[in-house]
Amino acid sequence: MLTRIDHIGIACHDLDATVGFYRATYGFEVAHTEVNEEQGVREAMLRVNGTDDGGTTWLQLLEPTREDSAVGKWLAKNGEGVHHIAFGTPDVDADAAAIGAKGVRVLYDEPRRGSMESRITFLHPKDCHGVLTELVTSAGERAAGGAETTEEAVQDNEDH
Ligand code: CMX
Ligand code: CO
Repeated sequence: MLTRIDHIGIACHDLDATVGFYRATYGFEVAHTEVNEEQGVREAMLRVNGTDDGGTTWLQLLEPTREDSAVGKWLAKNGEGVHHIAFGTPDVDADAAAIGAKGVRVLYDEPRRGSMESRITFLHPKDCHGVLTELVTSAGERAAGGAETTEEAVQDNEDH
């Protein structure tokens, strides 16, 4: 089941300025940036603690790439702030199925690709007392064999 807070997702208008705030104020450094077009975000991952074996806790700073994305819509309505919380699990597929069976709406039929080749899904905020909740299995955990692998991950394993 869920083993940690993997990350807090924070919506912002200007990713570079927000990264600058977290660096200058707290000393957090950017470990990774990427654009995820499917999710409609440009994002920066700032490590808070842990290592890449799957035990890491991150801040995920999110700037929308389009207004009609989840983060774009949320920003227009609420302004900047905490957008979601993500719980880490060695097996997102199993946990999503188990939580869905309790009547909580799981937003994707199959988990999708998240930051840093993680595997993610979301629970509807209206079923979680107002909190958009993400479930995530990190690439490190996937490599350890916890979750169902995608074709690319199988390919990666064969390459190494
Ligand atoms: N937290 C809490 N409530 C939220 C919310 C959030 N982040 N986003 C939307 N809501 C609420 C809205 O306030 C609204 O409530 P009311 O009806 O009471 O006003 C309700 O949910 C519906 O919201 P909406 O603005 O009409 O937006 P949609 O229904 O189109 O989308 C959701 C909501 C959760 C389905 C959509 O945001 C989604 O699919 N999210 C998952 C994907 C995502 O967030 N990707 C970005 C992050 C990527 C990553 O972490 O890697
Ligand atoms: Co997230």
